[in-house]
Amino acid sequence: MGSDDSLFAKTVEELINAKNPLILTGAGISRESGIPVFRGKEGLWNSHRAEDLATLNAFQKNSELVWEWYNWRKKIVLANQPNRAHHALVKIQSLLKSLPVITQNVDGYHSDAGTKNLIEMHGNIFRTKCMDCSNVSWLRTHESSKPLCDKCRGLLRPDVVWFGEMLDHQVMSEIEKLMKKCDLIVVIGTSGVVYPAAGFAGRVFGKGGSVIEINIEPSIDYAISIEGAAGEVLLSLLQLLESRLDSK
Ligand code: BV8
Ligand code: ZN
Repeated sequence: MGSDDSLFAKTVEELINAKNPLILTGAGISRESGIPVFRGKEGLWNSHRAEDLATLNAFQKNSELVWEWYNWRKKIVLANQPNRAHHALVKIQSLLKSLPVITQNVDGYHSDAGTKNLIEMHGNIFRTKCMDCSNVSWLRTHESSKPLCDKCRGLLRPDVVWFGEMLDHQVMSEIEKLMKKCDLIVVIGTSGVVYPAAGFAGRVFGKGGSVIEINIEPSIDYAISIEGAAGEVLLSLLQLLESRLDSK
């Protein structure tokens, strides 16, 4: 068994034996769908800085620019679809008693792929919130640059969590409940830069839980690191898990 095989076998054992495993995903899991990631070489934000666009202050200063950026991203998401990583994760979920998924992504691909027990902690790029009456609605199109509220004609914003904004308290309490009992977190395709998500692995490790990282450039030094693309790795883990559970 090569080192990779034993790493995969170990990961499958951890998934089977964990009482409360948890998945955290970032932009890397959507990379194979053609959605640009945020940081790194071809990072989404190289041409723009996150602080220029993903903040309330930026939106209040120039809502056209921020909507232009989100519409550009919505167009890419609408032109593509969930990839084999999202689908493999749904199948892995169905083989285990419970496997909640927390995603930082706002593309909605996990829910499109049929992921159960999903928390979109940073919101969803297709949901909007009214700046005046806070009415939340869905906007699957990407053309109108400054969408207005059906109810009060107020300006709509993307219903996502911007830098400097608190996460939705309902979302945070759901996450806290999961984190309290989590004994295994599998971190897939995130650079671990953005908090509070970036702190989850350390919290699980700190209370004696296991951390597995799946990334083309792993960066969590105390994790069991599987270096590779999410799609490839998750498909291999799925196959191994299926044969392991068949033999059980
Ligand atoms: C908050 C939504 C309370 C919008 C986003 C400490 C504690 C608390 C807060 C902070 C703190 N320190 C700093 C802060 C403030 C800030 C923060 O974390 N700043 C960072 C930059 C230091 N956090 C906040 O403001 C948060 N709010 O904590 O509220 C508070 C409030 C005020 C003051 C203090 C506390 C809110 C953060 C949410 C921001 N919103 N997105 C939108 O998407 O437009 S963040 C944005 O980054 C996306 O959601 C994205 O998901 C997220 C993380 O990026 P990644 O997913 O990791 O993507 P990235 O490109 O970075 O990495 C891709 C990875 O994939 C790489 O590792 C790559 O190697 C890998 N990869 C590539 N291809 C593949 C692959 N892996 C596998 N397979 C492949 N094929
Ligand atoms: Zn309104």
